[in-house]
Amino acid sequence: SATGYVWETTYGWADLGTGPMMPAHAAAGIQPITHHVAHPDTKRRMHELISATGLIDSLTPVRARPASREDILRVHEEEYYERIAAQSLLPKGGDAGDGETSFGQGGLDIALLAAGGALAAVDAVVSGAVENCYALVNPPGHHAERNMGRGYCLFGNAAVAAAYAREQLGISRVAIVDWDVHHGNGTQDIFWERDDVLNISIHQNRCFPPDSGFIEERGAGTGEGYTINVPLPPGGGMGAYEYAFDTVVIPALRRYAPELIIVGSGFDASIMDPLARMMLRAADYATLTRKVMDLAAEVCDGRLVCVQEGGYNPFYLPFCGLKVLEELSGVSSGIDDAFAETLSGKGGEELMGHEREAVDHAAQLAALLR
Ligand code: 6DK
Ligand code: ZN
Repeated sequence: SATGYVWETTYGWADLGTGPMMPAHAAAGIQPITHHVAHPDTKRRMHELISATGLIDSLTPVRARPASREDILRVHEEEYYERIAAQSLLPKGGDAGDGETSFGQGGLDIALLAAGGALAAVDAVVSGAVENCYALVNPPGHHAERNMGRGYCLFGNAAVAAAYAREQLGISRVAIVDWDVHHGNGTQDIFWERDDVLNISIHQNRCFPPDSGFIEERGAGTGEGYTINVPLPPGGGMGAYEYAFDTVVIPALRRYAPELIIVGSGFDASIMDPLARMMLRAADYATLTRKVMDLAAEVCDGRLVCVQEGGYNPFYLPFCGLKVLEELSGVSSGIDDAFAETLSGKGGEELMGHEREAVDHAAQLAALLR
Protein backbone atom coordinates (compact mmCIF):
# COMPACT_ATOMS: atom_id res chain seq x y z
CA SER A 1 0.00 0.00 0.00
CA ALA A 2 2.17 2.79 -1.37
CA THR A 3 1.93 6.51 -0.78
CA GLY A 4 2.36 8.82 -3.75
CA TYR A 5 4.04 12.18 -3.56
CA VAL A 6 3.95 15.15 -5.94
CA TRP A 7 6.41 18.04 -5.95
CA GLU A 8 7.69 19.95 -8.96
CA THR A 9 10.63 22.35 -8.91
CA THR A 10 8.68 25.13 -10.61
CA TYR A 11 6.15 25.18 -7.74
CA GLY A 12 8.99 26.90 -5.90
CA TRP A 13 9.34 29.49 -8.66
CA ALA A 14 5.96 31.19 -8.23
CA ASP A 15 6.67 34.92 -8.13
CA LEU A 16 4.46 36.94 -5.81
CA GLY A 17 6.40 40.16 -6.25
CA THR A 18 8.19 42.23 -3.66
CA GLY A 19 5.29 43.07 -1.36
CA PRO A 20 5.04 41.54 2.09
CA MET A 21 1.38 40.48 1.91
CA MET A 22 0.03 42.92 -0.66
CA PRO A 23 1.91 44.92 -3.30
CA ALA A 24 4.67 47.10 -1.84
CA HIS A 25 3.58 50.75 -1.84
CA ALA A 26 5.98 53.46 -0.69
CA ALA A 27 3.35 56.17 -0.27
CA ALA A 28 1.26 53.83 1.90
CA GLY A 29 4.32 52.85 3.92
CA ILE A 30 4.35 49.27 2.66
CA GLN A 31 8.02 48.48 2.21
CA PRO A 32 9.26 45.90 -0.27
CA ILE A 33 10.69 42.77 1.33
CA THR A 34 12.61 39.74 0.12
CA HIS A 35 9.90 37.26 1.08
CA HIS A 36 6.18 37.69 0.45
CA VAL A 37 4.24 35.99 3.26
CA ALA A 38 3.21 33.27 0.79
CA HIS A 39 6.67 32.88 -0.73
CA PRO A 40 6.96 29.29 -2.01
CA ASP A 41 10.16 28.67 -0.02
CA THR A 42 7.94 27.63 2.90
CA LYS A 43 6.62 24.72 0.86
CA ARG A 44 9.99 24.01 -0.73
CA ARG A 45 11.37 23.61 2.80
CA MET A 46 8.72 20.95 3.47
CA HIS A 47 9.89 19.13 0.35
CA GLU A 48 13.50 19.43 1.48
CA LEU A 49 12.73 17.99 4.93
CA ILE A 50 10.96 15.06 3.29
CA SER A 51 14.03 14.63 1.09
CA ALA A 52 16.70 15.18 3.73
CA THR A 53 15.16 12.73 6.21
CA GLY A 54 15.05 10.07 3.52
CA LEU A 55 11.30 9.65 3.92
CA ILE A 56 11.08 10.44 0.22
CA ASP A 57 12.69 7.08 -0.55
CA SER A 58 9.63 5.35 0.94
CA LEU A 59 7.23 7.37 -1.20
CA THR A 60 6.19 6.74 -4.79
CA PRO A 61 7.07 9.74 -6.95
CA VAL A 62 4.07 10.97 -8.93
CA ARG A 63 4.85 13.47 -11.69
CA ALA A 64 2.49 16.38 -12.27
CA ARG A 65 1.34 17.17 -15.79
CA PRO A 66 0.03 20.58 -16.77
CA ALA A 67 -3.74 20.63 -16.44
CA SER A 68 -5.35 21.15 -19.83
CA ARG A 69 -7.60 24.06 -20.65
CA GLU A 70 -10.46 21.57 -20.62
CA ASP A 71 -9.50 20.37 -17.10
CA ILE A 72 -9.66 23.96 -15.85
CA LEU A 73 -12.91 24.78 -17.68
CA ARG A 74 -14.71 22.01 -15.79
CA VAL A 75 -14.79 24.39 -12.81
CA HIS A 76 -13.84 27.88 -14.08
CA GLU A 77 -15.31 30.29 -16.62
CA GLU A 78 -13.56 30.46 -19.97
CA GLU A 79 -13.40 34.23 -19.66
CA TYR A 80 -11.49 33.90 -16.39
CA TYR A 81 -9.00 31.44 -17.88
CA GLU A 82 -8.37 33.81 -20.78
CA ARG A 83 -7.82 36.71 -18.40
CA ILE A 84 -5.11 34.80 -16.51
CA ALA A 85 -3.57 33.53 -19.75
CA ALA A 86 -3.35 37.05 -21.17
CA GLN A 87 -1.79 38.54 -18.03
CA SER A 88 0.65 35.64 -17.82
CA LEU A 89 2.17 36.82 -21.12
CA LEU A 90 3.03 40.22 -19.67
CA PRO A 91 6.63 40.78 -18.51
CA LYS A 92 5.43 41.61 -15.01
CA GLY A 93 2.59 39.13 -14.86
CA GLY A 94 -0.70 40.15 -13.28
CA ASP A 95 -3.21 39.58 -10.54
CA ALA A 96 -5.93 36.94 -10.52
CA GLY A 97 -8.62 39.20 -9.16
CA ASP A 98 -8.44 40.66 -5.67
CA GLY A 99 -5.23 42.70 -5.79
CA GLU A 100 -3.41 40.28 -3.47
CA THR A 101 -3.19 37.31 -5.83
CA SER A 102 -0.26 38.39 -7.93
CA PHE A 103 1.65 36.14 -10.27
CA GLY A 104 4.68 36.65 -12.47
CA GLN A 105 5.34 36.21 -16.17
CA GLY A 106 4.44 32.64 -17.07
CA GLY A 107 2.47 32.26 -13.84
CA LEU A 108 -0.22 30.46 -15.83
CA ASP A 109 2.12 27.53 -16.43
CA ILE A 110 2.89 27.11 -12.74
CA ALA A 111 -0.80 27.31 -11.86
CA LEU A 112 -1.64 24.70 -14.53
CA LEU A 113 1.07 22.44 -13.13
CA ALA A 114 -0.38 22.87 -9.62
CA ALA A 115 -3.84 21.82 -10.79
CA GLY A 116 -2.18 19.04 -12.79
CA GLY A 117 -0.39 17.84 -9.66
CA ALA A 118 -3.77 17.30 -8.05
CA LEU A 119 -4.96 15.52 -11.22
CA ALA A 120 -1.93 13.23 -11.26
CA ALA A 121 -2.49 12.41 -7.58
CA VAL A 122 -6.12 11.48 -8.28
CA ASP A 123 -5.05 9.33 -11.24
CA ALA A 124 -2.47 7.52 -9.12
CA VAL A 125 -4.97 6.79 -6.34
CA VAL A 126 -7.97 5.89 -8.50
CA SER A 127 -5.90 3.58 -10.73
CA GLY A 128 -4.66 1.80 -7.63
CA ALA A 129 -1.00 2.60 -8.37
CA VAL A 130 -0.85 4.01 -4.84
CA GLU A 131 -3.28 3.85 -1.93
CA ASN A 132 -3.03 7.52 -1.02
CA CYS A 133 -1.08 10.49 -2.31
CA TYR A 134 0.17 13.87 -1.11
CA ALA A 135 0.28 16.58 -3.78
CA LEU A 136 2.57 19.32 -2.46
CA VAL A 137 1.42 21.84 -5.04
CA ASN A 138 1.76 25.60 -5.34
CA PRO A 139 0.06 28.02 -5.90
CA PRO A 140 -2.83 26.97 -3.65
CA GLY A 141 -6.42 26.77 -4.88
CA HIS A 142 -9.31 26.80 -2.44
CA HIS A 143 -10.13 30.55 -2.62
CA ALA A 144 -10.37 30.60 -6.44
CA GLU A 145 -13.99 31.01 -7.49
CA ARG A 146 -15.47 30.13 -10.91
CA ASN A 147 -14.73 33.57 -12.23
CA MET A 148 -12.19 35.13 -9.87
CA GLY A 149 -8.89 34.34 -8.22
CA ARG A 150 -8.49 35.34 -4.57
CA GLY A 151 -6.22 34.80 -1.59
CA TYR A 152 -3.11 33.65 -3.54
CA CYS A 153 -5.21 31.13 -5.53
CA LEU A 154 -5.52 31.08 -9.34
CA PHE A 155 -7.26 27.78 -10.08
CA GLY A 156 -9.13 25.54 -7.64
CA ASN A 157 -6.68 22.63 -7.70
CA ALA A 158 -8.74 20.34 -5.47
CA ALA A 159 -11.94 21.32 -7.29
CA VAL A 160 -10.33 20.65 -10.68
CA ALA A 161 -9.27 17.22 -9.39
CA ALA A 162 -12.71 16.42 -7.94
CA ALA A 163 -14.49 17.39 -11.18
CA TYR A 164 -12.01 15.29 -13.17
CA ALA A 165 -12.60 12.26 -10.94
CA ARG A 166 -16.33 12.69 -11.47
CA GLU A 167 -16.36 13.29 -15.19
CA GLN A 168 -13.39 11.31 -16.47
CA LEU A 169 -12.82 8.50 -13.99
CA GLY A 170 -16.37 7.45 -13.22
CA ILE A 171 -16.19 8.28 -9.52
CA SER A 172 -19.74 9.11 -8.47
CA ARG A 173 -19.20 10.83 -5.11
CA VAL A 174 -16.15 12.85 -4.03
CA ALA A 175 -15.74 14.43 -0.60
CA ILE A 176 -13.45 17.38 0.06
CA VAL A 177 -12.23 18.00 3.61
CA ASP A 178 -10.49 21.37 3.82
CA TRP A 179 -8.48 21.83 7.02
CA ASP A 180 -6.65 24.94 5.84
CA VAL A 181 -7.35 27.59 8.50
CA HIS A 182 -9.06 29.82 5.94
CA HIS A 183 -12.50 29.22 4.48
CA GLY A 184 -12.55 27.26 1.21
CA ASN A 185 -14.87 29.81 -0.41
CA GLY A 186 -13.77 28.97 -3.95
CA THR A 187 -14.47 25.25 -3.64
CA GLN A 188 -17.78 26.20 -2.04
CA ASP A 189 -18.65 28.53 -4.93
CA ILE A 190 -17.81 25.86 -7.50
CA PHE A 191 -19.83 23.01 -5.96
CA TRP A 192 -22.59 25.12 -4.33
CA GLU A 193 -25.40 23.53 -6.32
CA ARG A 194 -24.01 20.01 -6.62
CA ASP A 195 -24.59 16.91 -4.54
CA ASP A 196 -21.89 14.83 -6.23
CA VAL A 197 -19.15 16.64 -4.31
CA LEU A 198 -19.49 17.00 -0.54
CA ASN A 199 -17.49 20.01 0.55
CA ILE A 200 -16.52 20.38 4.22
CA SER A 201 -14.40 23.34 5.38
CA ILE A 202 -13.06 23.62 8.92
CA HIS A 203 -11.58 27.07 9.49
CA GLN A 204 -11.01 29.93 11.91
CA ASN A 205 -14.20 31.94 11.98
CA ARG A 206 -13.97 35.06 9.79
CA CYS A 207 -10.21 34.82 9.24
CA PHE A 208 -10.30 34.92 5.41
CA PRO A 209 -12.45 35.69 3.62
CA PRO A 210 -13.91 37.57 6.57
CA ASP A 211 -17.43 37.43 5.17
CA SER A 212 -17.94 33.76 4.33
CA GLY A 213 -17.72 30.28 5.84
CA PHE A 214 -20.68 30.54 8.18
CA ILE A 215 -22.70 27.50 9.24
CA GLU A 216 -25.79 28.85 7.49
CA GLU A 217 -24.02 28.45 4.12
CA ARG A 218 -25.20 24.94 3.20
CA GLY A 219 -25.42 24.92 -0.60
CA ALA A 220 -28.50 25.41 -2.75
CA GLY A 221 -30.84 23.44 -4.99
CA THR A 222 -29.55 19.92 -5.55
CA GLY A 223 -26.52 20.93 -3.52
CA GLU A 224 -28.42 21.88 -0.39
CA GLY A 225 -26.80 20.18 2.58
CA TYR A 226 -23.68 19.20 0.60
CA THR A 227 -21.72 22.25 1.74
CA ILE A 228 -20.74 22.05 5.40
CA ASN A 229 -18.88 24.82 7.20
CA VAL A 230 -17.32 24.41 10.62
CA PRO A 231 -16.04 27.84 11.70
CA LEU A 232 -14.04 27.61 14.92
CA PRO A 233 -13.43 30.49 17.34
CA PRO A 234 -9.85 31.79 17.32
CA GLY A 235 -7.53 30.19 19.85
CA GLY A 236 -8.64 26.62 19.35
CA GLY A 237 -6.19 23.73 19.34
CA MET A 238 -6.51 19.97 19.08
CA GLY A 239 -9.39 19.91 21.56
CA ALA A 240 -11.54 21.93 19.18
CA TYR A 241 -10.33 20.16 16.04
CA GLU A 242 -10.77 16.68 17.52
CA TYR A 243 -14.31 17.52 18.60
CA ALA A 244 -15.07 19.05 15.17
CA PHE A 245 -13.79 15.96 13.36
CA ASP A 246 -15.51 13.46 15.67
CA THR A 247 -18.82 15.36 15.75
CA VAL A 248 -19.13 16.78 12.24
CA VAL A 249 -16.46 15.83 9.70
CA ILE A 250 -16.23 12.07 10.19
CA PRO A 251 -20.00 11.48 10.67
CA ALA A 252 -20.72 13.57 7.56
CA LEU A 253 -18.19 11.56 5.54
CA ARG A 254 -19.60 8.28 6.83
CA ARG A 255 -23.13 9.29 5.89
CA TYR A 256 -22.04 10.46 2.40
CA ALA A 257 -19.82 7.42 1.75
CA PRO A 258 -17.64 9.03 -0.95
CA GLU A 259 -15.65 6.91 -3.39
CA LEU A 260 -12.70 9.29 -3.07
CA ILE A 261 -11.65 11.77 -0.38
CA ILE A 262 -9.61 14.88 -1.15
CA VAL A 263 -8.09 16.77 1.77
CA GLY A 264 -7.34 20.46 1.32
CA SER A 265 -4.23 20.40 3.45
CA GLY A 266 -3.11 23.77 4.70
CA PHE A 267 -0.83 24.06 7.72
CA ASP A 268 -1.86 27.56 8.74
CA ALA A 269 -3.94 26.37 11.69
CA SER A 270 -0.60 25.67 13.38
CA ILE A 271 0.33 27.49 16.55
CA MET A 272 3.30 29.05 14.74
CA ASP A 273 1.41 30.51 11.78
CA PRO A 274 1.50 34.29 11.26
CA LEU A 275 -1.84 34.54 9.39
CA ALA A 276 -4.19 32.90 11.86
CA ARG A 277 -4.78 32.27 15.54
CA MET A 278 -5.22 28.56 16.01
CA MET A 279 -3.01 26.17 17.99
CA LEU A 280 -2.33 22.89 16.17
CA ARG A 281 1.04 21.16 16.49
CA ALA A 282 2.68 18.89 13.93
CA ALA A 283 1.56 15.75 15.78
CA ASP A 284 -2.04 17.00 15.65
CA TYR A 285 -1.92 17.03 11.86
CA ALA A 286 -0.91 13.36 12.00
CA THR A 287 -3.94 12.69 14.21
CA LEU A 288 -6.29 14.45 11.79
CA THR A 289 -4.72 12.49 8.92
CA ARG A 290 -5.28 9.25 10.82
CA LYS A 291 -8.96 10.08 11.39
CA VAL A 292 -9.54 10.72 7.69
CA MET A 293 -7.48 7.64 6.70
CA ASP A 294 -9.53 5.38 9.00
CA LEU A 295 -12.75 6.72 7.53
CA ALA A 296 -11.36 6.31 4.00
CA ALA A 297 -10.49 2.69 4.81
CA GLU A 298 -14.06 2.22 5.99
CA VAL A 299 -15.86 3.73 2.98
CA CYS A 300 -13.54 3.88 -0.05
CA ASP A 301 -10.67 1.37 0.21
CA GLY A 302 -8.48 4.08 1.70
CA ARG A 303 -8.58 6.26 -1.45
CA LEU A 304 -7.26 9.58 -0.18
CA VAL A 305 -5.57 12.49 -1.93
CA CYS A 306 -4.12 15.43 0.00
CA VAL A 307 -3.71 18.67 -1.94
CA GLN A 308 -1.55 21.39 -0.41
CA GLU A 309 -3.25 24.71 0.35
CA GLY A 310 -1.65 27.35 2.62
CA GLY A 311 0.76 27.56 5.56
CA TYR A 312 3.11 30.46 6.30
CA ASN A 313 5.63 29.59 8.96
CA PRO A 314 8.80 28.53 7.14
CA PHE A 315 10.32 27.04 10.32
CA TYR A 316 7.36 24.97 11.40
CA LEU A 317 5.40 23.98 8.29
CA PRO A 318 7.97 21.37 7.19
CA PHE A 319 7.41 19.42 10.43
CA CYS A 320 3.63 19.53 10.00
CA GLY A 321 3.94 18.18 6.47
CA LEU A 322 6.46 15.54 7.51
CA LYS A 323 4.10 14.18 10.16
CA VAL A 324 1.22 13.95 7.66
CA LEU A 325 3.42 12.04 5.21
CA GLU A 326 4.64 9.70 7.95
CA GLU A 327 1.03 8.92 8.83
CA LEU A 328 -0.06 8.42 5.21
CA SER A 329 2.85 6.08 4.48
CA GLY A 330 3.14 4.35 7.84
CA VAL A 331 6.88 5.03 7.69
CA SER A 332 8.82 6.92 10.36
CA SER A 333 11.25 9.55 9.10
CA GLY A 334 13.31 9.22 12.26
CA ILE A 335 12.90 12.97 12.81
CA ASP A 336 10.55 14.39 15.41
CA ASP A 337 8.92 17.82 15.54
CA ALA A 338 11.92 19.84 16.72
CA PHE A 339 9.60 22.45 18.25
CA ALA A 340 7.36 20.00 20.12
CA GLU A 341 8.82 20.69 23.53
CA THR A 342 8.95 24.46 23.08
CA LEU A 343 5.32 24.43 21.96
CA SER A 344 3.96 22.14 24.65
CA GLY A 345 2.02 23.28 27.69
CA LYS A 346 0.62 26.38 26.05
CA GLY A 347 -2.99 25.29 26.29
CA GLY A 348 -5.27 24.66 23.36
CA GLU A 349 -5.38 20.91 23.90
CA GLU A 350 -8.52 21.11 26.00
CA LEU A 351 -11.89 21.62 24.33
CA MET A 352 -13.41 24.81 25.71
CA GLY A 353 -17.11 25.44 26.22
CA HIS A 354 -17.48 28.03 23.51
CA GLU A 355 -15.70 25.75 21.03
CA ARG A 356 -18.04 22.88 21.89
CA GLU A 357 -20.99 25.18 21.32
CA ALA A 358 -19.69 26.34 17.96
CA VAL A 359 -19.15 22.75 16.78
CA ASP A 360 -22.52 21.56 18.12
CA HIS A 361 -24.16 24.40 16.26
CA ALA A 362 -22.44 23.36 13.01
CA ALA A 363 -23.47 19.74 13.63
CA GLN A 364 -27.05 20.85 14.13
CA LEU A 365 -27.17 22.69 10.80
CA ALA A 366 -25.58 19.70 9.09
CA ALA A 367 -28.34 17.59 10.70
CA LEU A 368 -25.73 15.48 12.43
CA LEU A 369 -26.38 16.11 16.10
CA ARG A 370 -27.37 13.00 17.95
N1 6DK B 1 -6.09 39.19 3.56
C1 6DK B 1 -4.72 30.31 1.99
O1 6DK B 1 -3.85 29.99 3.03
C2 6DK B 1 -4.59 31.77 1.58
O2 6DK B 1 -6.01 30.00 2.44
C3 6DK B 1 -4.84 32.76 2.68
C4 6DK B 1 -5.01 34.15 2.12
C5 6DK B 1 -5.00 35.20 3.20
C6 6DK B 1 -4.87 36.54 2.56
C7 6DK B 1 -4.36 37.55 3.53
C8 6DK B 1 -5.47 38.22 4.25
C9 6DK B 1 -7.24 39.90 3.92
C10 6DK B 1 -7.82 39.78 5.17
C11 6DK B 1 -8.97 40.50 5.47
C12 6DK B 1 -9.55 41.32 4.52
C13 6DK B 1 -8.98 41.44 3.27
C14 6DK B 1 -7.82 40.71 2.99
F1 6DK B 1 -5.18 29.67 -0.19
C15 6DK B 1 -4.36 29.43 0.80
F2 6DK B 1 -3.15 29.66 0.43
F3 6DK B 1 -4.48 28.17 1.11
O3 6DK B 1 -5.76 37.85 5.37
ZN1 ZN C 1 -5.05 29.29 4.42
